[in-house]
Amino acid sequence: MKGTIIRLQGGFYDVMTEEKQEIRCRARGNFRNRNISPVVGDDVDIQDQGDGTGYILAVDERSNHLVRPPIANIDQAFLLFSVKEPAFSFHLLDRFLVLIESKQVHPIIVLTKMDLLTESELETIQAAAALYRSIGYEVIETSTETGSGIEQIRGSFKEKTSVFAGQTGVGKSSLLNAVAPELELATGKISKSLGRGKHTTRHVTLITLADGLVADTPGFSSLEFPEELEVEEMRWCFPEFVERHDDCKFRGCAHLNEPGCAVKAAVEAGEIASTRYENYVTFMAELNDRQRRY
Ligand SMILES: Nc1nc2c(ncn2[C@@H]2O[C@H](COP(=O)(O)OP(=O)(O)OP(=O)(O)O)[C@@H](O)[C@H]2O)c(=O)[nH]1
Ligand SMILES: [Mg+2]
Ligand SMILES: [Zn+2]
Repeated sequence: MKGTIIRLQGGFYDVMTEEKQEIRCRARGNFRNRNISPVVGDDVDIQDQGDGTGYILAVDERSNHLVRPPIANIDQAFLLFSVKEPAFSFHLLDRFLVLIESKQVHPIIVLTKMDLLTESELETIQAAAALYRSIGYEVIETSTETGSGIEQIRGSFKEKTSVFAGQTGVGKSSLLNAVAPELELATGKISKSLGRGKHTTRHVTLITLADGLVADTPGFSSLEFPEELEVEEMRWCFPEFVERHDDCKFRGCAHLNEPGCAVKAAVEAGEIASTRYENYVTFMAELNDRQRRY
């Protein structure tokens, strides 16, 4: 019998079968020995014991696999950033985009808690949104208080497997509750002293919603680049750089110190945002540094 892992809990894998039945499975010993750790989103073959339990016999090849949050076979990632509490950060946004771009997953940027902005802060945030839209990213502005953006989110789930990802406390579970109040997902309070959340969601869970599947995930407090991300890959994770790469004088241009660099020229001309370029330089230094240490 075929199914998809929708939850990992207490050593069990909850599998949703093609007939929409939930079966609590254990992994078969022989397959554990082969060093495959099934994750949420994995398509699996199971043996149904007929009493609501079963065994995972095999894991299908994955189309993709994120380590953080741990999930496989996703079509798109909603990257949530609160505009306040926790504060908005270009650095974190660019870092997260690189992570997702490097896995060839389609990102959608979601700005949350728009209701918390004063008028002048709103201008700053809308300029940031416009910047990312100009690069080609979809940006959805949301608030669970005013209901803005909720319909757009709901409309994006159809026939796709999506993941909600972002720092703890940005409002992932709250936004899913706004799309479907019957979910009643637990949501947390933002600690006033730390200005961030406290890991309210503990497990990755795939939920059937609006004709699609969407995963609520635990938030992270820091974001490391995956070990397998190579220095040479970074330049392909910035779409507006990729667009200009052919115009650089050198074929293997890293857009750092090379003469005749079209990316640097575009930064100087104000066609590429300096925040984007500065983050690129910082990320390159970080990866180079890491490579030197190994
Ligand atoms: N003002 C305002 N507060 C919001 C909004 N969305 C979420 N919050 C608040 O933000 C806090 C954290 O929300 P959660 O939904 O628990 O955040 P989360 O991203 O799921 O956090 P983790 O599960 O820890 O990763 C809660 O107190 C929510 O009420 C919003 O649009 N506006
Ligand atoms: Mg949550
Ligand atoms: Zn260049």
